[in-house]
Amino acid sequence: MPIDLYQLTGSPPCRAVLLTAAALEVDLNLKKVDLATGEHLKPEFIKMNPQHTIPTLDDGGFYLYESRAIMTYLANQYGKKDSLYPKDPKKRALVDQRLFFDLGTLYKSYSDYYVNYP
Ligand SMILES: N[C@@H](CCC(=O)N[C@@H](CS)C(=O)NCC(=O)O)C(=O)O
Repeated sequence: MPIDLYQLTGSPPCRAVLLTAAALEVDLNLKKVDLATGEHLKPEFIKMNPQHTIPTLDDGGFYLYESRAIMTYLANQYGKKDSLYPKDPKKRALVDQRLFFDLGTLYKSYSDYYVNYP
């Protein structure tokens, strides 16, 4: 069964998922979501993701959103080795630290400045 990724090429969190999938050699069936026409606000999309954000993953009816959660899921579920997302707690903690720093500080600063600037 294909793994669908609802996405838009220019979206940084979508690019992060695409790069992770490529590194893991996981094939994703890309489904374009046109934010400009409000495709992400349609009831069928909201059913998958009430936060109406992309990227959103549909892995055989398992719906997941938030790019970093999608990336770690792909590594856990499909990674052939654990080099990208190590099982060792201390090594994994360092990857998580970078992901959480990105989510809460780095990407948030970028987003506040470039996207939400009045
Ligand atoms: N923290 C989320 C951010 C996702 C996000 O905000 N995506 C934007 C596109 S880059 C979006 O879907 N915007 C539409 C909306 O929020 O309604 C993630 O990393 O997946």
